[in-house]
Amino acid sequence: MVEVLVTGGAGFIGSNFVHHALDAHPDWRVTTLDKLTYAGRRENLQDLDANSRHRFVHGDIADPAVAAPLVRAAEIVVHFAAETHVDRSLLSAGEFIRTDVHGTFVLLDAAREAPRLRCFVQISTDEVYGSVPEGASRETDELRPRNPYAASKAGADRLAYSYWASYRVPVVITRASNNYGPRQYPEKIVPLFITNAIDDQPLPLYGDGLNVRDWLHVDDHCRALDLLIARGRPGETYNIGGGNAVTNLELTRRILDRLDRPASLIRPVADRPGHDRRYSLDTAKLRALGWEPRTDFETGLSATVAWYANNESWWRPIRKDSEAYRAYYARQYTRPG
Ligand code: NAD
Ligand code: TDX
Repeated sequence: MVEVLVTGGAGFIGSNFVHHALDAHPDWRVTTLDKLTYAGRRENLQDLDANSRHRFVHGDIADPAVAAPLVRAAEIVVHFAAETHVDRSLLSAGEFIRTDVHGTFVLLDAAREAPRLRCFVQISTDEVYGSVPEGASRETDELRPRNPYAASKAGADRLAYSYWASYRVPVVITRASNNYGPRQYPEKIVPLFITNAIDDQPLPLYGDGLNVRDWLHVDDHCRALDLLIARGRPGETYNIGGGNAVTNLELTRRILDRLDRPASLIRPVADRPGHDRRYSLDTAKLRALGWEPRTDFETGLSATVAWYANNESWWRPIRKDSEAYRAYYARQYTRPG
């Protein structure tokens, strides 16, 4: 069996990847290491409890006593674990430095002493390039992160590269665009706006709503990671973009249309400080390996809206019962406009 360690596997992309990996690779045994922060949900992996090829470990990537032995036993590490919400990083950045930078260092340091390790995937992000007014970012472009989340991820991205350059840890770095799909914690724009619209609550759109994001279905992301584990070159970086660039306003309209809710639910609110205007990725390097996104955006968005509509038992307890969610929401959305 191939021993695979997935960090952050109880989160959005991680849980989709764990399911994908177990389905696609009958010879993989997957260990998920996750701290179960507010964004990590044990129920995202509950259906795997009876699967002998999956094991869940509750722990912190920044704790070497827990993390290092798991890394040293692995042949493949896919490192998703991170604090991931830009808005939270703007309220308080400490946990982003601790997990995204220091936590990544703990894993990489253990990877130096992992005798069977053949691939360490560092999950970075398109945000490391900063705002891109025109054209598309290539992997060799300068990194210009502009918020504490993006800067933490850029630190981890380059730290991972340094462990290849210095110690030949077989690192592959990926920079994906905005993901959408099932099981995303309902404070990022897609699940927040879908669940607010279902409840006839206002959709808080930042600024003029004309910031552009490029949407990647999480299944296409998982397939890209699979390919890079098999064929990515150590020390190299690969962009993963969906090729679905839309303004936030257009995205919001499409969500409202699908739920048959009026545009009057759109509520312009104070802009995000330093809000990156546009991201765009050149994905030629990944496409040359044979990948292309398969999920048509219209279809994928309809399926995602349907997933939230059909799985209220997943998100309603978070919105209704979680003190932390409501406290965050109140703090984030009652700033002066
Ligand atoms: P998420 O917030 O849904 O999940 C993060 C997971 O990491 C959670 O399960 C959480 O409990 C876990 N975690 C946090 N701190 C931890 C720690 N110290 N130790 C162990 N586990 C910890 O995030 P996501 O959207 O699934 O993102 C996953 C990765 O992909 C992140 O590295 C993120 O930067 C990157 N990424 C995300 C997107 C996106 O659009 N969501 C796009 C590009 C890159
Ligand atoms: O309430 C909102 N209103 C709004 O207008 C929220 C939460 C967001 N927005 C805007 C800000 C962005 O332009 O929507 C866009 C998307 O925002 P987020 O969902 O917070 O994502 P983003 O900041 O683009 O970052 C995401 O993509 C890159 C992920 O959260 C990161 O983890 C990933 O690295």
